Amino acid sequence: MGHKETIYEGILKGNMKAVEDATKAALAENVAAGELLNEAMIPAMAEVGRLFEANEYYVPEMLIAARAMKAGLALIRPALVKEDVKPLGKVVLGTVKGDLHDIGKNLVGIMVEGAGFEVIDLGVDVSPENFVNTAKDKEADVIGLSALLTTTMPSMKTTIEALEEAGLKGKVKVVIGGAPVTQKYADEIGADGYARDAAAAATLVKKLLGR
Ligand code: B1M
Repeated sequence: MGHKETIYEGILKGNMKAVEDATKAALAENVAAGELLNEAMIPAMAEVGRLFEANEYYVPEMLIAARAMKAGLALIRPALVKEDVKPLGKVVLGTVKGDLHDIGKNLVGIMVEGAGFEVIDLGVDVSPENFVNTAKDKEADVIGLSALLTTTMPSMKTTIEALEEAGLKGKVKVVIGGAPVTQKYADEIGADGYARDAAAAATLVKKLLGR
C-alpha cells in the first residue's frame, strides 16, 4: 500500500500511529504536503462523514478518525505554512458557539497563516462576545467564523449583530465557512465573504484587505 492509501485507511480506522508513520515517510520522500492533504486526509474525513450518515460509524469512530487526522495535519503544517513572513494583517478565527468541530477551522488557520497573516485562534464553542471583544482588543482586520452544524450557523448571524452593536461592522471584515454554509447564507446575514475551503479562505482574506 502507498503512503497516501495508508494515511486514508489510517484516518478511517482511527489509527493515529499509522497516519503519523505514513505521513513522515511520504514527507521524507518529498511528496507534497498539499497532495497528502487533498488526496488522502480530506477524502478520508469525507468518507467518515458518509459512514456516519449511513449509521455505519458513530461518534466514537468520528472522534478517533479526527484524532488521527489531526496527528497527520500537525506533521504537514510546517510545509503548508511559509515561515518568516511579516504579518499582512490580523485574523481572529474560531468555531462558533455550540460547535466543537475544529479540523476545517484549523486548516483555515494554517492556510491563512501561510498566506502571511497573524492568526489568533480562539478554538471551538466561541461566543459572539468573545469574537468581538478579541477583535477589538487585538485590533484585528478580519473575523473568521467556522460552523459545521446547521444548528450552530445562526451564531454567525448573532456574531455579526454583536459586531454591529460594538460599532465595528465594516471595519472588521467577517468571513464565514464550513460544510453547511453557503454564499447565499453569507449574503443573508451580511457577512463580508464566504469561502468554500481553506485555500479559498486565504485568498478571500487577502482580497478583502486589498493585500
Ligand atoms: Co460531526 N457532524 N457531529 N463530529 N462531523 C458532521 C459535521 C455531520 C455533517 C456528519 C453527518 O451527519 N454526515 C453532522 C452535521 C449535520 C448537520 O448539522 N447538517 C455532524 C453531527 C450531527 C455531529 C453531532 C451532533 C453528532 C452527535 O453527537 N450525535 C456532534 C456535534 C458536536 C458539536 O459540535 N456540538 C458531532 C461531533 C463530531 C466529533 C466531535 C465526533 C467530530 C469532530 C472532531 C473535531 O473536529 N475535533 C466530528 C466529525 C469529525 C465530523 C465529520 C465526519 C468530519 C468533519 C471534518 O473534520 N471534516 C462531519 C462530516 C462531514 O463534514 N462530511 C461531521 C474535514 C474538514 C477538513 O472539513 O470541516 O468541512 P470541514 O472544513 C472545510 C470547509 O468546510 C471549509 O474549509 C475546510 C477545508 O478546506 N471551512 C471553512 C471550514 N471552516 C471554514 C471557515 C472559513 C472558510 C472555510 O472561513 C472562516
